[in-house]
Amino acid sequence: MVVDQLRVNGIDAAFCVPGESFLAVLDALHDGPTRVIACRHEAAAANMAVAYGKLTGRPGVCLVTRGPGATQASVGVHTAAQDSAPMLLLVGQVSRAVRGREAFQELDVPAVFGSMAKWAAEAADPDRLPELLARAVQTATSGRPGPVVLALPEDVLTATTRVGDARPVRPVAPGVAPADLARLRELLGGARRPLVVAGGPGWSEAAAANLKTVAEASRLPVAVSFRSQDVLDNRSPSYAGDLGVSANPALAERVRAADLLVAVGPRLGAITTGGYRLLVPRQRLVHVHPGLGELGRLYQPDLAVNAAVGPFLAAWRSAPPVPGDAWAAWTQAARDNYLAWVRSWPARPASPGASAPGSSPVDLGQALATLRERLPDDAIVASGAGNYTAWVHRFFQFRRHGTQLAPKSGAMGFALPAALAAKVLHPRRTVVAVAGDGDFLMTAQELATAVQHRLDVVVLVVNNGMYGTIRMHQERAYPGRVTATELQNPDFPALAEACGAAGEAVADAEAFPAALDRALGAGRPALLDLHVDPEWIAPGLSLSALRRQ
Ligand SMILES: Cc1ncc(C[n+]2csc(CCOP(=O)(O)OP(=O)(O)O)c2C)c(N)n1
Ligand SMILES: [Mg+2]
Repeated sequence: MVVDQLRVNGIDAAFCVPGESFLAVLDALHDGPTRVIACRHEAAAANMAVAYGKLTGRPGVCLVTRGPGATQASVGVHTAAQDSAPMLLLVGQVSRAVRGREAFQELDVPAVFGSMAKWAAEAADPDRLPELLARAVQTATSGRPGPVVLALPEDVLTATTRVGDARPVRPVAPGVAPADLARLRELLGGARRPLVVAGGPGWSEAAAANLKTVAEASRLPVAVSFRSQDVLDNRSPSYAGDLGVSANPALAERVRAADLLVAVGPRLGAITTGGYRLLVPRQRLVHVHPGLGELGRLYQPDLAVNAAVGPFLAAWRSAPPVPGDAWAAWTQAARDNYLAWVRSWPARPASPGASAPGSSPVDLGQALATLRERLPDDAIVASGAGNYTAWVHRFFQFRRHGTQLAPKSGAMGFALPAALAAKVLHPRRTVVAVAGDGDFLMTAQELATAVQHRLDVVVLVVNNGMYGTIRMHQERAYPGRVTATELQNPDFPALAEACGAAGEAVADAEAFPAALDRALGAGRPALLDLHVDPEWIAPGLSLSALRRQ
């Protein structure tokens, strides 16, 4: 009944680490059609489920065992919550007969996940499994999407009973009232410096196309929120850059200077608002969000629309465009600021001894420009957390919806698992994981999963021999006192080869394009170990300059 309910809802893959607590579920998966990806760590399996949810809008399913499995998978539940991604963590549980005795590996799932998941519950009755699963899918996908965690006691899973499947869930996407659009057009009509901020959950190819149409028809500049860079083709004359952790200062300034902000989909959270500092009281604010709890949570909008981005943008598109002549120069300036930001190469900091004489280490900005030029428009780029992501955010250009996979929670260990889930869903598309050396080793064991399931992704390990982000903060707060942020790394290409993937070190900037071509054409998963200059701690910022500051 559990597996049927997944199938009924179009969930065609599940990510797991097996456990004896849910053998009956595994057995029900034995004859298909749901594809089962067995992973080497539950954190990775959960991250794959998050990525599945983000790419499809259907809940990504992760199956794990009791205490040890559920606790290891918890990072994915947290990431799904912060990403508003539909996800279903199914946890094998001890039998009902022994529940509450602290039986072997027992975990009080609703108590542990109650504050992290959108809903956490435990099955009490086999006859009610269809009801429970249907409500789980409904909850995960409706309004503001998010994770649901269900504990499934072993004896509930092996019971025999007769009950019909629940019907397929139709996610409830709150919509738009005609009066909302009239008010939006009125606010735009009175604006001189409007700025759209797009992001959040619920995007689709159609929603992204509608955003492009309405923005370009009214010549509106569009900023995107942290790690939502794929909701508008970055080549559009409306695209003005991202309000991420290391946002373009000119764009941050533009948010302050705007007289009307139209937030389509994002939470107005810490990162998007530059630490709650960018929005100013004299601005008009329109906030569109599918979660009622996000509207007026901190900033009080002039117009609050409880709608998912899909119906909102479809309605906006069907209204006549507001002419954009009054702000054409403002939009052009926003675009020019963005183009200068992408194209400007930060000056190389001097770094004696960082590389062999006569060669220069890989320049990450240049490497990302190469990716931008060589990857097809539909290539998916996954990343995790670390300072290296600042180069990805800044120098890569996303062109199609559903091509950026990166945790809004800033969780390390996401890049490779997310890339693998993307490859399960899109076997013919190019998928590249960009991971820091710290980040990569949190889920590097999944290279074995990649090889086993023939998921031919390319992994770029940005090897700077440190937990760079923390080193940067450390040098700022405690200059010169390096503690716990240096890394002595394994031989990454050898590690890849040991797993059956291709591995190659790239120590010279000039060698990167050809190495990338080899990796893309390897016919198996491939890893490139990019030796970058550790002195270059962030785009345009050197460690020695940081210490001097
Ligand atoms: C799971 C997890 N643990 C710890 C952190 C804190 N943290 C943020 S970035 C970072 C260092 C990342 O290092 P690396 O992947 O090598 O990237 P770099 O900053 O060197 O480019 C750490 C430890 C985190 N974000 N997530
Ligand atoms: Mg590093």
